[in-house]
Amino acid sequence: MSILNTFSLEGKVALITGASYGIGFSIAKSYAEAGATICFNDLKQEFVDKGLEAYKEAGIEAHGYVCDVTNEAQVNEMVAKIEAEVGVIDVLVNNAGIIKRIPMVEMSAEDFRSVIDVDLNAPFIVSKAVIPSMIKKGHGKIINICSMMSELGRETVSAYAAAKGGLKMLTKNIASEYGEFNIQCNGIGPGYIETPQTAPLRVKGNPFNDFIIAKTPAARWGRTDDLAGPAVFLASDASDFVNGHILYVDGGILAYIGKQPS
Ligand code: NAP
Ligand code: GCO
Repeated sequence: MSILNTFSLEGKVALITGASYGIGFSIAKSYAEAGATICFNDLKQEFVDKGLEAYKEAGIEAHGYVCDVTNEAQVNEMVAKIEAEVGVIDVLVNNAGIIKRIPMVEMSAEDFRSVIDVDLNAPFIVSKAVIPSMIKKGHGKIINICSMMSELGRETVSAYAAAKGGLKMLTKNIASEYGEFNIQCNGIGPGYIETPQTAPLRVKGNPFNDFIIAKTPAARWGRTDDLAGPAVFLASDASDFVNGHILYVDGGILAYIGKQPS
């Protein structure tokens, strides 16, 4: 097989959670371009419908499902539907996620739990739902969308950092427990990416915007399409011996102390 063919996703079924827009949508588009059949979910039918429209505009016939990834019954029902209607899931991207930016001592336990539920419990639930069929099929790829906050903390994101730190270790544990079944589980750790989730940080005049530029050697915010190549690599045969790895796609943030004040 030529080296380029090892990056192909032809014939693969991919489920990207929370992929009506944002990072998930961009990863799904790249998978479709590499040949995969795209399945995605969102919380509400209206968002699923908007997502289906957006995929159609991109020339992609996607399969959309209403599913709250924190609800195990809904997840199991969605996976069963996909297996019946589309096929066994070869590639799972645990992308759905939320963040609440609240100083820790002001954050309610309920808010903390809700972030852990979506960003950590849900990847456990969805991975658990797809692994048995991957074992039967003899291969599988699970990609967890981690974060800079899998490695670093900052003010107001205690729940998110705890979840994303846990997601890094869940990634390593799935890799350890299911590697012998030819299932590879890796993470992608995006830097600061231009999506609705970070829109509040990028408003004009917000000092955080300049802060991130100074912390990023690439001296820019990331774009969702910066994640496409790494995501295709981790979903493809080209990464069959890469397991338990978190691939940081951050423009160099984690390597950099930050631009010296002029
Ligand atoms: P986003 O624009 O806020 O999109 C998040 C998606 O997840 C939305 O489609 C949302 O659906 C869906 N979602 C949330 N809770 C859900 C649930 N319980 N069940 C099903 N779907 C749910 O976020 P993003 O910036 O694209 O981020 C995607 C992932 O990348 C997240 O895990 C995030 O933590 C991670 N990440 C983002 C950045 C960044 O800079 N943007 C950097 C590193 C990591 P609704 O529209 O219905 O709410
Ligand atoms: C924040 C941002 C970050 C990004 C991302 C960085 O408030 O610090 O939302 O957490 O979303 O996770 O990798």
